[in-house]
Amino acid sequence: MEIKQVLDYRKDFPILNRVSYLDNAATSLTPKEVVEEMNKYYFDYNANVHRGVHELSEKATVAYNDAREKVAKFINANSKEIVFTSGTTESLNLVAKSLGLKKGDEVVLTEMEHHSNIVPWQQLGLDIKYIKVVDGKLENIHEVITEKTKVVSLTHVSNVLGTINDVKLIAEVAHEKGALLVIDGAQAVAHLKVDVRDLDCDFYCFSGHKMFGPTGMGVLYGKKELLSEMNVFNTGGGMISEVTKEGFKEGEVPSKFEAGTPNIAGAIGLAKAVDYISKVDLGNDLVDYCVSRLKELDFVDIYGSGSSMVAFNVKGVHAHDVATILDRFNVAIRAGHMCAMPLVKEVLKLNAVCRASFCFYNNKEDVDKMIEGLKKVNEVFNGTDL
Ligand code: 7TS
Repeated sequence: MEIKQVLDYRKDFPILNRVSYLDNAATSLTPKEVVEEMNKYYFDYNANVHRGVHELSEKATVAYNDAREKVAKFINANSKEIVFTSGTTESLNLVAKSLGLKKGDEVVLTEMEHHSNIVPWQQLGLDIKYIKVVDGKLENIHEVITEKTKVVSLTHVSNVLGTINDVKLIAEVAHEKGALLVIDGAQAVAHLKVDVRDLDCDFYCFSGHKMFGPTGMGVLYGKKELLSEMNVFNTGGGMISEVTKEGFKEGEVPSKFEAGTPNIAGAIGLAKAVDYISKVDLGNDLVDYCVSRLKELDFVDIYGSGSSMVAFNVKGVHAHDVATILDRFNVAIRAGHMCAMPLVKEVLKLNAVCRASFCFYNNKEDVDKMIEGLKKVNEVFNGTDL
């Protein structure tokens, strides 16, 4: 990417004037035009959707429906296959809990999942098998996915190591064995071109706030025939076709999964984020630059690097201390177990890691500032003069 382009885009994110923001995998920054689009809804046509006949409500309904069309196109789906949720976590809970799985049914996950793709399945008392992670990659896929597997659910991109999983291949393996494939795309949508038809996944989950959109807004893509057959999740207004004193008839997809007043401004902001993302060059080689700079430091251990992130530690220093010192240098990174305890604690055998995660608006200067900060960390904690 041209340096000039990066500089232009940085103007859309005022926080970058103060901070080298390297915590994009936790949440990305939101460009001005996305915030302004949501403000426009609140100031110009603030109304509920699908119920009013007045002009404001009609305008809000059109904007909400257009947002669904735009999001569908973004991942090459049909708009009836797009359920709006509060985020990846809710999307994964919805799938896990609406598929009608029974206690003891076999589900395959991987050792690199975020807790959001582990706990909902655990809650159901399922028999969970894990695909192992060796040297940052998935192993023995063919042995773990068998005729007994009902569902395979895995992350497209690891939120710790940045590994990009071959989800297209896994879709083939899962379908060959008669299992459904759920993909957690939280770390993928802002960095890879996602085409759900090409991947042939059954479900794809992601969050608006990791792709320059608002928080509290997410997406569940599901093949229409599957969504139609699934049990409803939350119930109440908006998801029914009829209610009597005795019972209810569920509505059509996708509204049968959207009980209550939805996140209207969130959907409008997400649609604007989709517009924004299609304007920017998502390819950013800062990972390679960051790894090469980290390798200059003999006091740093690197655990993994891949799509848009690098995981590392400073020898002998807790990750939280590293992040705290970097914060004083106005460098924001994440430190901890990254909500992936099975990977960090059981596979990597660590208590915590540091993670620097990038996106298109970051530049080499952000990385250089982090490197200077890490030298200070080493001096403070490992210095001989202490
Ligand atoms: N799945 C993956 C792979 C994630 O990285 C995250 C959030 C989630 C699911 C949950 O997304 P949410 O929007 O519903 O919260 N990951 C991170 C992270 O790595 N640091 O902070 C949040």
